[in-house]
Amino acid sequence: MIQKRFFVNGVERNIVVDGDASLADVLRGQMGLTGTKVGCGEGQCGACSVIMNGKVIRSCVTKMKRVDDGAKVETIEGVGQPGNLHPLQQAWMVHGGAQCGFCSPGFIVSAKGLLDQNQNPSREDVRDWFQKHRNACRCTGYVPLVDAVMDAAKVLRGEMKPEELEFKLPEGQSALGSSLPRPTALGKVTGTLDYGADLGMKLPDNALHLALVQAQVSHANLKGIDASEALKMPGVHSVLTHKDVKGKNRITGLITFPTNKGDGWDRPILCDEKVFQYGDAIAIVCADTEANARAAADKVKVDLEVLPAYLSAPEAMAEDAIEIHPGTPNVYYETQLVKGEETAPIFSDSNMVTVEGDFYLQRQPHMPIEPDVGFAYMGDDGKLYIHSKSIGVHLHLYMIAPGLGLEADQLALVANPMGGTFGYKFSPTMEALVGVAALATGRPAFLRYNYKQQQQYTGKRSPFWINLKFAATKDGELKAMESDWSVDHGPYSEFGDLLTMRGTQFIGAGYNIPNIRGNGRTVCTNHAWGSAFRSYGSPQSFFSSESLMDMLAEKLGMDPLELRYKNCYRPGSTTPTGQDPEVFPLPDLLDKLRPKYQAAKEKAKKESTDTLKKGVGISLGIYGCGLDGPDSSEAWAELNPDDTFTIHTSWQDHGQGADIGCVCTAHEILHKMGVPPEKINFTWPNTAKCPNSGPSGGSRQQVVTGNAIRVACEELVKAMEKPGGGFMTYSEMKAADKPTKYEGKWSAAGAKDCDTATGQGKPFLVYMYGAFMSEVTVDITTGETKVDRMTLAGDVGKIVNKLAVDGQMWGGLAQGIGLALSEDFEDIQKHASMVGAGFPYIKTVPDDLELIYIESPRPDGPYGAAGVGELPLTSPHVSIINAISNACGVRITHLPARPEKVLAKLQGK
Ligand code: MCN
Ligand code: FES
Ligand code: FES
Repeated sequence: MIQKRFFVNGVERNIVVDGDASLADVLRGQMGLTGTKVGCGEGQCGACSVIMNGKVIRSCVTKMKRVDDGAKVETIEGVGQPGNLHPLQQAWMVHGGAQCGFCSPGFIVSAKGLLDQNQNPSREDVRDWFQKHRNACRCTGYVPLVDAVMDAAKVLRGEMKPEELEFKLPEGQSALGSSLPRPTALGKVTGTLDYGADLGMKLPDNALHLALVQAQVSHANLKGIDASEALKMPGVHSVLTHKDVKGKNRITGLITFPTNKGDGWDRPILCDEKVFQYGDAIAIVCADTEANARAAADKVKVDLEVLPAYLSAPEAMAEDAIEIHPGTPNVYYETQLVKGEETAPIFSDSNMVTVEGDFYLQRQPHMPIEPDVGFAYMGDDGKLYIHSKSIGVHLHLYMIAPGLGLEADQLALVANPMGGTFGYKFSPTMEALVGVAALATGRPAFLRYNYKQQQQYTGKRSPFWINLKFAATKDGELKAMESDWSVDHGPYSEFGDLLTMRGTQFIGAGYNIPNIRGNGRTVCTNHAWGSAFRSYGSPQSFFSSESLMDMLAEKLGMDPLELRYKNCYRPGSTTPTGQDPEVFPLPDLLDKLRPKYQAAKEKAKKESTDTLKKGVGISLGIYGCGLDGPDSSEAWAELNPDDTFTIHTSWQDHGQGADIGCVCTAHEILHKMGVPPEKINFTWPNTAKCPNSGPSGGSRQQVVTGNAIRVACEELVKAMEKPGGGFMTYSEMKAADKPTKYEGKWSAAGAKDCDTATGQGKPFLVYMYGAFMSEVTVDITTGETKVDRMTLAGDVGKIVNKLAVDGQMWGGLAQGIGLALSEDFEDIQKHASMVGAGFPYIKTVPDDLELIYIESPRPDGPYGAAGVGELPLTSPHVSIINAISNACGVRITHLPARPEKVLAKLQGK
């Protein structure tokens, strides 16, 4: 222990600390300054940035013994507080810089460090600064962050009035379509919003800290667990194994299709008979501190009989492969696509031009800045409460209750404010683990993954291995498609069949292809389990069909944009599943892109040099808004005693903006009574208190819950109407003995699940449509690709909140760059950190990300809105891959397009 006397936000502090403790932990723990966040904990994300003696540093890797006596430390709490904001914080709010907001304090502190030195930076200076200080954001695509710094600098230089950085909604106007900042923005930019790890520090003193004993192999029989040594370690309360789990010890994978050969009960909470993947939880150590729990976890001995591990779909499909789940074949679900006439005769017709390709899209890691975190405790009402990053609280409750040995009404799930999930939290992760610990010990139980655990023991995007063929007439009219795809879904079946159906729905989507035959299958492997990931199944699907469209264009001697224009959906077209699209914006979107595309091609030609080759690529992307079939949601609208309103939903917020979506959707109805948006409250999801609005997946909430909110608000307004005009107050409603809370329900009636035998159906009533263009430079001496510019022309229907929608688009494009060029989770060790897994920092993402909108009203969307969350990640990567081919003639069919791969192809290897 050492004594430290230093200044924090101008106040002298005098504390005794462990010299090896990090400054971040001391600020957060001993000083309660939880505005400084810890993401990676390894110096790679900048979430923990503070200013020390005038320099921006990463406090997670700064040991207390390296902090000088008398050092001056400035944290987000010192930069500005609610009511006394720094211009950077104000600018962050009005530019939508805080989506999940987990990175915001670190970015703002870092930007303050820049502006302290240079009040007149260029955009490139700002980008260089964030790159140098490793400030990483997974949500925003960085554009609004640079915008915010530029505006804040103007205010500091006196060139902009601080009031100009405030959003004002004209009185009486609806917030629908406006740039109203989200209600949680203030808490995010000031560091006052508590995320899971912050809440964990505020649990009662008797809370136990958990550490997991995890498998270090990918496939094994479990022979025994010896915890005797661990139990003797300091601070240890108990070591829990499967024997301490009171229920079925399984998380159900919720089989969607009856032809699935598994029963869904394949994922153990704690391993009992087998280890199915690297990182599987074998035991839980409960101790007084996280450090003690982790130290003891290392002492638990596990006796394993190692089995052959199948780390890809082809390996698990090999004839001699043993069944990973004995009794269930490794290929446990198959689905067929049968549309129109037999395709074989079309492919053998000599009048047809045919192309074929094999494609592989990798195991993309989600890489939220906040690693997984959660806690559980017994509530006074006798229920077990589990707080986590769940984006499907009601769904997860039913998936884990039987495993814990609880009835559904004995369990409540609560969603914490979260630092991004991008879909990995569509699967339960640690919910059941903290639940087991709280039930077994009777004490609050807290668990936080480090970044390695985040990478190794949460779900990943499932790789697809796709063979695809097109047949077209000589003038480029698509006549037939044949597809075959295998989905490497890892060891756990949850939603694997549904994901396989995404191949049916999105391979070749966007084009009127009259005749299709396809076969898809879900394969159980021992690599990371497959979970949802933004745009679920469509990046894989479009990688094959949008690459093959370019290959077809080349063979036909047609321009890739014009080939797409010729075949894209128009009235009379049907989707691969035989559905009539609800709107037809693709020709208009391509029309908007065409002049930019032609100019970009000219520019690329002019600017290419002997070593730097420039190219332009196009792709189309489409995604459905909803869960397959008649998806439904519920919301309540309540008038409060102080005449404010609460919209009750369980619209979970990964960071996409559930809060602002809820407020703007409700305001469109409530503003008719003169209610300003500040009087509308939203709720944090809690199954014990909120209606079941379904999960925040499939870009469904704005459409499905948005409709439920609309209905609830309409009912409330109707009830508040006075016979002679005007609206009743709360007291008048009470005096008239009228209820003050109204229910809104909505269901996508008319939608129909796709049939496993034919793939035909009407899975979604509302879709999002986009056309992507990428401009790249390939250095042919190194194989390195730089994305210079991207354009997304999209149609997400009526825009509900402009900041939210722009932010979704930019953020999705940035993830598309990572998907195309660098991101992977194939090597379990090497890819276990952000840098190792290819996280895209600011200089990888161009500052020039242009967005163009068409707002075709959707008949089934609230006020005509579709969703937006997943559109921007449907196929941006394919436009990059097509641009690489355009630049240097190299076609990458196995992602990511890392430099060595491009170089090898350039060298003809
Ligand atoms: N919106 C709008 N106008 C529209 C459509 C949507 O203003 N026409 C707004 C909504 O109000 C909401 C946001 O856009 O604030 C996204 O709405 P929607 O597309 O309905 O998506 P969900 O709310 O269902 O969110 C889920 C979606 C998915 S599936 C993933 S994965 C995802 C995503 O959103 N993960 C994200 N966006 C993310 N953004 C962040 N920052 N972090 C994640 O983890
Ligand atoms: Fe410190 Fe990531 S750099 S938490
Ligand atoms: Fe930057 Fe979410 S807002 S990581």
